[in-house]
Amino acid sequence: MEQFLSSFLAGPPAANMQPALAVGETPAPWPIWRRATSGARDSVRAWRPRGARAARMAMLLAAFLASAGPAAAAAQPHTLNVGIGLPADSLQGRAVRDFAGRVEAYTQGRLVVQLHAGGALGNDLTMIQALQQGRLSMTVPDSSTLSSMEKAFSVINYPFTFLTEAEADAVLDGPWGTQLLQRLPSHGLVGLAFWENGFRHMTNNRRPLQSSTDFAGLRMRTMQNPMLVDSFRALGFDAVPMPFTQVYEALRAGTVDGQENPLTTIVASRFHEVQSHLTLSSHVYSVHVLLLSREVWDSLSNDDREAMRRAAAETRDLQRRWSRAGSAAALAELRARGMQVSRIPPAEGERIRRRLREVFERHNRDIGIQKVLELYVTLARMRALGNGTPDPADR
Ligand code: TK8
Repeated sequence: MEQFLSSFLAGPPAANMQPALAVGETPAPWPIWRRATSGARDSVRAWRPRGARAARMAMLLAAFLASAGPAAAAAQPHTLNVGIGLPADSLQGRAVRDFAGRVEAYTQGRLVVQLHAGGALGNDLTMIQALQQGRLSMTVPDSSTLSSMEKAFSVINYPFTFLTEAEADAVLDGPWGTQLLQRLPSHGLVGLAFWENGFRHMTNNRRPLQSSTDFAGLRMRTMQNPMLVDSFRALGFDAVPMPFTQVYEALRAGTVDGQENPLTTIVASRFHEVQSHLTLSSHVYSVHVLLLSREVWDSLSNDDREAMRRAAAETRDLQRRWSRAGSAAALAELRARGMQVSRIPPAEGERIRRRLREVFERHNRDIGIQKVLELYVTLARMRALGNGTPDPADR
C-alpha cells in the first residue's frame, strides 16, 4: 500500500500497479484514467498529479482502498466514461443516457456509463485518439472522422449517395456496415453500432442558397475528412475543416460564413443564434459510431460485452426514431427563431453529384474500388426492388 502510494505520487502507476482497478475503469473523482505515455496532445484533461492535487488524489485513493479492501473493490462498478461533442440535451446526449440505463440494467450495475457532453473531454478526433490510448472508454464521433484510419468510412458521406434513411439503415446494419466496423479492432477501437447523425443541411450568414452557383466563395466549415473537403472545394466553397467543438464560436466571430449539420444538431447547438440562412439540401448523410476503446472492451467479460451490444442496438433503433421525428420539429423551431429557409431541389442535387465525379474517382482509388462498388450494388438492388425508395415528401 505504502509503496503503491509513493509510486502514485511519483507518477502515474503502471497498469500492474492498480490492484482494484481494471484498465479503463475510472473511480470517482477522476473522470479520465490517463496513461503515463500519453502526452498532452489534445484537450482531454491530462492525468498529472502534482503538488496539492497529487496530495488530494493520494488521500482519496487511500480512503478508497481502505474502505473497499480487495474483495469489496472487486464488486465496485466499472465506470465507462463517454465523451461526446454535442450538448447533453442533444439527441446524442439523450441516446447515451438511454444506452447507459440499458447497460446498467443488463449488467446488474456492474457497468456504469457516465456521459461527458459538450466537448468537455475533447473533439471527435482527439477523443478517438484517447480511446486508442486507453485514456477514455467511449465516444460517439461522426463516422467521417474515422477515415484517417479506414478510408472506406468516407463512402458513407459521398454527397447525394443515400436518398433515404431506409437506404442508409439497410447498408449500415447489413454486411457492408458490419464488415466496416470489423476493421476497427486493428486500430484499437471497437464499434458497437451506427447511430443516426442524419441528412445534413447548410446554414450561412451571407445569402440564401438555391443552386450550386450560390456556393462560390462562401467560407464553409466542414468536418475533418479529406473527401468532404475536396467535395466542398470542387463545388466552389472555401472549405475550412474544423472540429465541431469550435464551430459555434467560429460562426459567431465570423471566421467562417457557414456550416452544415442535421437540423436536430443545428437547434441543439443553437447555431440559429449566429446564422441567418438555412438551406434544406440533404447533401450528405452522416452517422455517429458508438465506439469503445479496444483495451476496455478486452477487459470486459463476455456477458458484459453481450449486454453492451444489446443495449447499443436497442438504443440505435430508438435513437433513429427520435432523430427522424425530431427533424420536423427542429425545422419548425428554426423557422420560428427567424431563420430564412431555402431549398436545393433533388434535381440540382443530382447535377452536383455529377460535378463531383472526379473527386469520387480519386477517393475510390484510395478506399479500394471493391468496397465502393459493394455499396452501390446494395443501393441499386434496393432501388430495383423498390425498398427504401425516396419519397419526395421526405426530402
Ligand atoms: C459532434 C460531431 C457532429 C458532426 C460534425 O461531435 O462534426 O459536424 O455532425 O455531430 O460529430
